[in-house]
Amino acid sequence: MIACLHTEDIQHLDALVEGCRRVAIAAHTHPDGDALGSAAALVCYLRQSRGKDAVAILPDSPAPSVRPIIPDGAPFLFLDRQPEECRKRIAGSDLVFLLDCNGFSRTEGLQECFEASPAPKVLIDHHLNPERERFDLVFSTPEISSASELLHWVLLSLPDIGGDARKLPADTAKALLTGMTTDTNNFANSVYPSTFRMASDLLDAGVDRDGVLSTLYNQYRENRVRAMGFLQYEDLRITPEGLAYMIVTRDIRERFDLEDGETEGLVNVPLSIDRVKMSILLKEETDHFRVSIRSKKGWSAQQVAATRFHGGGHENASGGKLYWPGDIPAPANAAAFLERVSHECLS
Ligand SMILES: [Mn+2]
Repeated sequence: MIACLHTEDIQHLDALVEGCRRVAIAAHTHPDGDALGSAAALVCYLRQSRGKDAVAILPDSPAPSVRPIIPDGAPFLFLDRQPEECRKRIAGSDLVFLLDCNGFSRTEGLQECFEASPAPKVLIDHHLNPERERFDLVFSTPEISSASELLHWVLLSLPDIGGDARKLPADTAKALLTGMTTDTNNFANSVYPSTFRMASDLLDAGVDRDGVLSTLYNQYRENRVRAMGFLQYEDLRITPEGLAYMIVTRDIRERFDLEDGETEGLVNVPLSIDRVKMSILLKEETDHFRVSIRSKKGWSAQQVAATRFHGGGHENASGGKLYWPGDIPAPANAAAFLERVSHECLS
């Protein structure tokens, strides 16, 4: 068991699972590999190992690049596709899990349903500032690679698994490795000693890592790869203070027929440049830009997200939003705003 887990909490969780029949598992909006991987892992464990009627319920359907993370046959519902079913399932559940985010506000349109549910609620997450008062049971630490890794250690601590990853359902083991791999950017960031132990456990348990990597990194659309090249060549700007930024406008999205989520990971690329301290990617939506921020050690993405972009996350990987006309008069003013952030936060 890893240090942040306590025997009483594990016993409490085991009792909650034992006593429930229908489980709703939620994760954050715009689900990434960790949100989908952890949700898939838990749904498969609860169904296959515990015989529970478990369903994952997310606010929106995943981008094409991460969709294959969901194992065949794993029950997932999406608010943007099956709104009535999502609401009915949440209302009819007697146990609720929230994964890979620190509160129900990150489930957007599902927030009210979840908060109205009288079922016991369990949080399993690795972001800062968990909304503890909303949950009956909280597993939360930022000192871990991913929600998938934390879930791995929680599942391994349960009596039926007893520390032996080979007792996890194969779909669960694969989804856990997949979620951790995406959140660490394939063992590049937020890797802890426990992360390697987890990976080692899962490989011992028979997970096909080559298959996981191929699903994650060898199935992009050609358009996506060409768009990445264009953005790095034509769009990338670097300020004198060392802020790299790219702005994915609607025009660029249309030109390359980019789908939601297809720029995932791009924000990390400029950090490989020696003089870059921080990288920001903006994606244009109807009245705001979605903001992704990554930083090198010693520079806080989290602080910039919290003070300039109504957001937060992790010390070196955060996100937020930039609204018009609230924060900037119009989308065209985004570059000037970023230049100012660079000057104020990095010099
Ligand atoms: Mn995560």
